[in-house]
Amino acid sequence: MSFVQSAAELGNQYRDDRVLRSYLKRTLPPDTLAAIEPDLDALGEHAAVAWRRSLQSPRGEPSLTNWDATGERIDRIDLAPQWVEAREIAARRGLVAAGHEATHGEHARVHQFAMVYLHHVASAFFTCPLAMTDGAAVCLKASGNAILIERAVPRYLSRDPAQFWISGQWMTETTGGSDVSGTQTQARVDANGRWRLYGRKWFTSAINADTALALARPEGSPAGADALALFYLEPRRADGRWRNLRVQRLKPKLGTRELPSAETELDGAPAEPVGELKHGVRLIAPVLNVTRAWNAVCAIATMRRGVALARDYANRRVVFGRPLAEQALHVETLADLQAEFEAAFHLTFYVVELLGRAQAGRLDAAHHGLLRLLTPLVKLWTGKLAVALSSEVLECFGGAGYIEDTGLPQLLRDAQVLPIWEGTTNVLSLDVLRVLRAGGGLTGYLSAQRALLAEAETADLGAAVRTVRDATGTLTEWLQRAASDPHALEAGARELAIGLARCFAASLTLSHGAWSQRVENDPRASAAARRFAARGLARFAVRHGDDARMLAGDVS
Ligand code: MFK
Repeated sequence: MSFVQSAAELGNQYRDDRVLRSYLKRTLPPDTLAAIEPDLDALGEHAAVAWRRSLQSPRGEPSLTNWDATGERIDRIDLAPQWVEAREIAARRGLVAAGHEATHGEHARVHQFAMVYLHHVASAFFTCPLAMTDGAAVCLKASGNAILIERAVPRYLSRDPAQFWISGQWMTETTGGSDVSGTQTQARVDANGRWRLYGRKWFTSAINADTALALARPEGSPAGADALALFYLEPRRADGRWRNLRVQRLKPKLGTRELPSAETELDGAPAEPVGELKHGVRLIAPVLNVTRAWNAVCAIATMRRGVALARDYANRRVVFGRPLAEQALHVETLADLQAEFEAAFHLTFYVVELLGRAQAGRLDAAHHGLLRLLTPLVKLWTGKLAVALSSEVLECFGGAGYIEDTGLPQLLRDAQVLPIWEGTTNVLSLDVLRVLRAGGGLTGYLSAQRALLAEAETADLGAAVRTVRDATGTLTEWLQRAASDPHALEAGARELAIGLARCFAASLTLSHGAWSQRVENDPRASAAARRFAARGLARFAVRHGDDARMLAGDVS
């Protein structure tokens, strides 16, 4: 019989994760860490079991049945079996609730997102509706709408699967996902004084959600985004039938295939205004910011999974007479993956910390500005990085990485959604400009960075600290020069954003590396920080006149 290569294996994903464990040890009081560890250990074990299971049976997909045998329109969604289990786990483990509970004070978000990080890949993308549910809870709480808060928020935050509700977020229409100003869905008042929505929502993720938040234009309102209002819907009756809406089809997506994303026609669906009958974008902004934080956590979870598999495989796979793990070039590749992941991890969890402190009322104005700036930065950078790293991980397996039943292609397919939904890289780069123009963010960014780098300077990291300072200087000088030229500012917005994200991530990783060396006597975090800084932090392409316009429109 010919040689059979053993497959990569995963151990308990909490116990095996040096980066997460070291971060939690530095960040949490010992009694908080001891209290949450059973959750993390259980989800770390579930991650390993779910991975083995997924290799034995293919992950299912939802299906839509529009008509029953008698000719009645029913639009029945049959969910992938993993989704039924995922809902139960989400409620019981409190994957939304933990972020809102007072038990761990300002550390509530760290507890929640450590669980989400461990669970994401095993969840069959149930993290998508959980993100939106978390966003809806934050949004309704902020709206002050007492009736909706009382009705929905306890359900969103329930740990009882029978009580737990998930929420969708319906913004995207055929006129645009990034630019919602062309929203065509209309809100009209019926004869009984009830608001009803009419229109076509082009991308309703988690169509099985119990509630949804939707933008619509109240009848008689002017054009433009500012006139949109935010509405709350419960799309189904208690018996499961749809309330005046039709599910036209499920989206045939590149990845996230367990997740039922639909095209939906609203034909008088009853809805409640969340707040005033305008400024809907402003009202839904908390949802966008919370789901963007989730997106980043899901991105680092994807990276960590890929790195864990590639590392295990490198020890098993022998080529040219030696395991891959002993071959200099492969070792360099694995080290690059680890360094990039580690920096992305620290930036993401720093945003999570700020979110928790903001929620606990323990954030000053400068840090509020910093949170607003870092949210689009972390989402846009980690989303892109998750795709690049997943692609590299597949390559670490050679031809096997391209084969479906290794489970690896799904990592890459699923990663590709991360830079797209919840705002593409370019839309988020423009959001960064929106924050900088409003005058917030940069002051907090620079002063927080100064403190982090000062901590790092005490260890053997001086050269890397100088690299970060120089790169940050390049970015701020560019920003000053471009400030008076709106075209130049927009053209360089992505490079600026990625540079700002990398420089802050490097500062956090250096600071953590110095701590880990001092307290844990572990040199690995410092090594990751040094390597990450050396890989390049800020880069601006030199732009010549009209080259971009000429090349983008090249038709020969
Ligand atoms: C792995 C799990 C991931 C979970 C997945 C969930 C799946 C959901 C599937 C989807 O639906 S994906 C599509 C989601 N859509 C987006 O993310 C929208 C992307 N587009 C944007 O983010 C645009 O920037 C935006 C629609 C917000 C632009 O809207 P406008 O109205 O043209 O912008 P404008 O006029 O600058 O801003 C209006 C107000 O909102 C301003 O406040 P004021 O009225 O007080 O001046 C802005 O400051 C405010 N604003 C905008 N973005 C904000 C924000 N405030 C806080 N945070 C933000 N991010």
